[in-house]
Amino acid sequence: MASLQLASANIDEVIAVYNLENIANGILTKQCPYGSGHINDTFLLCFETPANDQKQYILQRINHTIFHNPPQLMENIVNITRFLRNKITAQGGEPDRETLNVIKTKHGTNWYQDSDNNYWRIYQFIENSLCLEQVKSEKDFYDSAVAFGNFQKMLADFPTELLHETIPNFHHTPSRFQAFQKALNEGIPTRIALAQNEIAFALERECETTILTNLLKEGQLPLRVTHNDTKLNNILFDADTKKALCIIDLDTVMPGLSLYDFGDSIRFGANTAAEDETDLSKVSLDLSLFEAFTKGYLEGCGGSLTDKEIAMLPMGAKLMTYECGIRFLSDFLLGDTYFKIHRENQNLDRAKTQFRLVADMEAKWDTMAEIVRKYQ
Ligand code: ADP
Ligand code: GN1
Ligand code: MG
Repeated sequence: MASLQLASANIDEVIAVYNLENIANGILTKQCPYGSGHINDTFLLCFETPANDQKQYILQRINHTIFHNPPQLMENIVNITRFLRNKITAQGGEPDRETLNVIKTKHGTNWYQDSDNNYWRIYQFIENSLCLEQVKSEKDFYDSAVAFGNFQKMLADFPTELLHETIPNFHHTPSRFQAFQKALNEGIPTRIALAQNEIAFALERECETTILTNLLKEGQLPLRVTHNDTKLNNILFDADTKKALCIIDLDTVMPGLSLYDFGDSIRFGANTAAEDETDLSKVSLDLSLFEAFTKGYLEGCGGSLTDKEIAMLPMGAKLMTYECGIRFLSDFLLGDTYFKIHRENQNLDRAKTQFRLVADMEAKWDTMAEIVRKYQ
């Protein structure tokens, strides 16, 4: 959990090495944990200038238990954001607000390793923006779809040889299934007993885990540069125009399948309940949101998806939801060492919502396929 107390001495050290008071031309007036990401520790830093203006920054401690090579990860982010800046500028956009901007330390590096070996980075805070935890309107969700599709289109000619794989096999569902089987063997017995229904649900669907990776292997699906973590809260909206503004959380940008990007947005945003809802009767797939996202994503990709990719969109949604479910479940069984939790059994609750959503997708399968065909 992001603990300000634990990290505050390190935060002072980081602010000094970034010379941030000079960059902001002000004094630090506030530092607090920020956002609701499950992986990194995020803090908001506020400075006040002599003219009483406020300057804000996002400070992040990179989770190096999960991302084993933070310097390589930062190299990816700097290369990707530089590439995007050039495209956004060429399109007449506002690169300072439409992509992340990494601040350098006073030594000119893009990250800092503190005396406790934690890795830190600082981003320019994107002012006058909103981050949504749940879809408020169909239009917002459609806009997010266009933005995620467009993100992928903009990176279509990114030189992939520059990309480090920050987490190997990140969305390789068969590997995730193997990790789940290992968790079943090595997990905490009382937790295994508590999760019998969810374990059975996951095991029953083993044969489906290879569907997308096999199509990739056979050359029937293309490898693209994808975001790989397309949750609604990884996009910022302009507070005035309410339009999608900036795709954030670029830690997992790697070669991958467009279907997993599509699927991750659906599993989070088209769910009628929160990811950790405890009342499962509230969980379902909202078909209007599914349709809005399908339309927006295909538009954002600008006609670049192949017929096979489009036909497999429902499978992308289902497999990504299933994969996330087995990841939450494995983490629960092993003692909650990966995803941050804020209460007991939260990872089990997260797994339950994912599986309920998978079951609802199975019930709505024909309609999902029909919706996709409308846009083919
Ligand atoms: P995590 O990897 O832990 O999910 P994120 O990079 O997604 O971390 O950041 C967590 C939250 O911080 C985001 O959901 C968003 O609300 C906020 N955030 C991150 N970067 C910025 C930024 N540059 N400007 C404004 N808000 C940001
Ligand atoms: C994590 O960092 P965050 O909260 O955006 C996870 C994603 C999961 C998601 C589930 C690096 O994303 O893969 O889909 O939680 N990120 C990593 O909410 O594992
Ligand atoms: Mg995030």
